[in-house]
Amino acid sequence: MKSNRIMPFLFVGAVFVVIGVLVGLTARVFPTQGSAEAVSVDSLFNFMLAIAVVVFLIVEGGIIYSIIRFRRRPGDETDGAPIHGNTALEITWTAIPAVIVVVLSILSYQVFVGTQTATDDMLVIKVRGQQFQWSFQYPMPPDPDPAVTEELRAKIQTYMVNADLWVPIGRRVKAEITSQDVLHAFYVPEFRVKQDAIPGRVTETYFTPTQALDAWVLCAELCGVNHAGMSQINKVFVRDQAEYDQFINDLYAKAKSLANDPRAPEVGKELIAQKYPCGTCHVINELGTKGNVGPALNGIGSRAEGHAANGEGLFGGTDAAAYIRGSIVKPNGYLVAGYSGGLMPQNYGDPNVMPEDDLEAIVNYLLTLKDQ
Ligand code: HEC
Ligand SMILES: [Cu+2]
Repeated sequence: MKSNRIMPFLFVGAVFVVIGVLVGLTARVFPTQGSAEAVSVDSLFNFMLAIAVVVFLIVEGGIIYSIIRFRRRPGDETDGAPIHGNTALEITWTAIPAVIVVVLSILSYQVFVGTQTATDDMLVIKVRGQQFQWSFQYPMPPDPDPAVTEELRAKIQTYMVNADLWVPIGRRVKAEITSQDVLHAFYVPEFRVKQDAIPGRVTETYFTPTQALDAWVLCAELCGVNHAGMSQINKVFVRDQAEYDQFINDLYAKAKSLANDPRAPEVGKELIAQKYPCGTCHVINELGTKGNVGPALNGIGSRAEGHAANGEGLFGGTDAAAYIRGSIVKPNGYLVAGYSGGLMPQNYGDPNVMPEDDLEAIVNYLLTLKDQ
């Protein structure tokens, strides 16, 4: 090509590159960089975007230039020149992408290994995905109280659960993720982490919060009717170490008192508020939950008495408690009029999913919800 032909082509390309770089630098398309890992993830993304922008602009610039430069002139009825393969060109457009792909693979691997590794002092939080909310289990603080036996500690640990994700600034967190039912994906855009939650398996992801912030834990896997609602349930609170410790100590104090009487109604209320996702499908006024996949549970204590009298949906007894227990562990045994089966989780009869104490505490709490 003669230089007077290639110059306009380069000029159009250069103009587009300048515009693209300006837009790229000024547009704030990403959420806050809330973790140390976010910085390396973002720089990798920016590098990939820069390559994509250059390729895009060269191609689009070439098209626009050619449309103008080689347009049909008035009166020109001839065919275009018959052009066949160009070996040099084909080698070039194969070699350049190959190099780009190899470079990106190496960089991606480096970022992955750099961000997704264990450290000695990391904080391990167990994340459980459920239709349709997350719950988080925290490690217990030490307790010098001699009355707290190993057995009691194990019990208290089961109550170290909260619906919000609290993490301290500056410490690497390992999230051990699993699912109680279907595929979910643990996703916190501010930390730049997204990891599948798979039933029967524990997956993990790591992040190191760098600044105080409030955010949401989202679900990035279509997981059922109320999947979208899952992204406005669980908050993230990144706080300094002192505030995090305060949260853990309060949680521990509460867990310890719940462990005293594991089947008490207050335990059931707390479990529904923090651990189990009942409120994402059921309205419970007392807890302020708004789920509308299933019937409202207000007044369920009174309605259960009517069902017990009719012998409907009972499990492990003949009283109102047996109706509520049956609704939870054998949900398809009796369907509430107007609702279809299969929506209510089917595995609450499994003590690994819902220990018996938890089940009885929840039954006892729901029994207290009487008609006003
Ligand atoms: C994914 C949605 C979903 C979740 C989560 C869910 N439920 Fe349900 N639930 C339903 C649906 C739908 C029904 C109505 C169909 C039926 O009877 O099984 C129902 C019915 C019930 C009933 C019977 C209500 C009545 O009026 O007779 C009770 C009690 C109940 N659920 C309790 C719970 C508890 C406790 C939890 C949490 C441990 C829970 N549910 C979690 C969807 C859900
Ligand atoms: Cu989900």
